[in-house]
Amino acid sequence: MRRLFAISVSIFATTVFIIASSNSYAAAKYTINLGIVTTPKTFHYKAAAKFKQIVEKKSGGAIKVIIHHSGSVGNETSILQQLQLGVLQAGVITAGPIDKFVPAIKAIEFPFIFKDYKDADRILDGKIGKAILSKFRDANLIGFHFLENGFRNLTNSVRPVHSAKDVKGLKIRVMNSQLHIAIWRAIGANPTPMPWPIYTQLSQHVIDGQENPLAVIYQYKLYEVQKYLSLTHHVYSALVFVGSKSFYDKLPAKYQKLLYSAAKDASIYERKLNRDKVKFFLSELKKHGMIIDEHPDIASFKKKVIPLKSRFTGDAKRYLDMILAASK
Ligand code: EAX
Repeated sequence: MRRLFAISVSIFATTVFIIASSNSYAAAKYTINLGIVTTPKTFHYKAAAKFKQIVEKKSGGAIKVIIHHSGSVGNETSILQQLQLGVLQAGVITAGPIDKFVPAIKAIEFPFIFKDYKDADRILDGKIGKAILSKFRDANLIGFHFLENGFRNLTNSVRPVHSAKDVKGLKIRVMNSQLHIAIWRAIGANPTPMPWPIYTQLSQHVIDGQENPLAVIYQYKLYEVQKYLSLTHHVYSALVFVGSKSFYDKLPAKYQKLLYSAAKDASIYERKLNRDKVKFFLSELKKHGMIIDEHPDIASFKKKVIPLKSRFTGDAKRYLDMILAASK
């Protein structure tokens, strides 16, 4: 009898929960399904959660944000395609895979173009960054704001990498990005484009190495499958709050403004999260036994990739030239 009572109480509680949540749905006039490929422990997710908090609060519940994390709605290329179609309404996407949709973004992915965070913020939050974000509209997307993955570093399981010559022949996983394939081919690797995540492929030695910021290397426990880390800082990897233009265009102006300001506030919040933890991640990777070259021969890498500039055309070339001129 007691067991029957307990079961009926739990059924009643679940029903109440479903009705309550459907009621909150009822209050929402608009629903934003936001896709990310990483798990809730990552800064990509923390940024999405901050965006959700701001949008739902400041719209008074008129807009509901549902975060679909861990690649549950596909890889970053697929999320971008779904945003173009209006199937998804927002995403936090790494700049790399965006270059197939918005070629102009290659300009900010050029190797060694930003010397530090201040330099990156100055360009990405300035007129050049804003101009590149406006180019998202040509792809039926909205580029709301840049946030941060971080400076990318090379890891591998085969040998220490101090200079570019040490990379020769290594099978390096790269993002599904035309530019990143070209970068690692120019350095001398055998670049293999693969969607995120890649822990299993690294553990099975399908690939020898990968490149990502320290936060990602730590949060995905890549120290368990990658022995060597070289602090190459070869690309400043931005993330982008991306929206579906078809969804955005139908919103009242006040909500369009809200999405831009929420993306900006969430981006600034997330950059600080990332930067405040970089030293911690490096010390943790050391503790977990990675053999770390903190001062690789950056000049040898630069020498290999600088010629890629001549392959830039159109918007990508225009904005790259603007960034280089602004950095003098
Ligand atoms: O953190 O696919 C990638 O390497 C990206 O850096 C992604 O943000 C994973």
